[in-house]
Amino acid sequence: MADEATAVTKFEDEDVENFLETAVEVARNAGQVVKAAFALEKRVETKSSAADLVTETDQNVEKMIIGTLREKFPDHCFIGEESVAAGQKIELTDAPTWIIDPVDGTTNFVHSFPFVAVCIGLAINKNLVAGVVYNAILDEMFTAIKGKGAYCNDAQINCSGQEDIKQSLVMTEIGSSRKVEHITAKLKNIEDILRTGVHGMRSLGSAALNMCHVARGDSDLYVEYGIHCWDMAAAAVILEEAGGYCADPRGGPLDIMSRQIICGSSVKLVETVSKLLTHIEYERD
Ligand code: LIP
Repeated sequence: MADEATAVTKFEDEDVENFLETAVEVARNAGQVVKAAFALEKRVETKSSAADLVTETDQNVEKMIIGTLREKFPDHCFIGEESVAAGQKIELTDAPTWIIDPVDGTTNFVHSFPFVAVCIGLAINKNLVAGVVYNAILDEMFTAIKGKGAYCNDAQINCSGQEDIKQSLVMTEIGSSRKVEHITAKLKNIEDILRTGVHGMRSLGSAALNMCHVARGDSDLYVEYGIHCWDMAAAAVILEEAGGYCADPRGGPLDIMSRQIICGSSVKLVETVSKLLTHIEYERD
């Protein structure tokens, strides 16, 4: 008999499929709201820094996503970017927990740069089991269930499998912190990656979309310090199901509360880049 302290809630495959189906529908509806507001003027406020932006759309879309999911699954828990900004504590327990970023790429949204995504990830027993990342502007719906492959608009996607840094397209971001030590370390990382002879570097302005593009094989690696669990949870399932590898830049497995991620098309590529990095300290989620 399972020891009660270590007992975990078991869910059947059909349950998780139903969770994903619901999340896709919710993301599509949320995406319509984001798309309708995309070209309009936005009322912008700031959060942790002058470059950490939030709009009414972020707040309204998050309420809409959580409201719908809570109605369908009343015993599930929620971690949402804007709820946390409003003071809610981040708590990841064994209960099914939806991890939500209503608009990943808020700065892009504010500037009408078409890389913004609704992100809905699901963790059960603290393991990520399903993810939806929807770029409503380009109508690209990335989805995955653990163990069942990754998809973009229903077509299966795969990482490039690239192992050679010299043949790679690498993604990273400067992020919203304007602390001199953060900027200095990030620029040093960019310089050290460029010095390997890499094909090129890109920044889409959305952690989740950077990861989905690695998942689709359009680029080969993504690394960023300073992001949050809601930026990476949904896309981590998609990337791993596309055959990629997510890790902690300091070594070891990905910890979604650590504010940092490196992920790529192969373990070899991730390990090569990890060795070059200057690590950057951020307070955990
Ligand atoms: C954004 C991340 C991006 C990072 C930005 C910001 P948001 O998330 O996806 O990778 O560089 O600073 O954190 O705030 O738009 O949801």
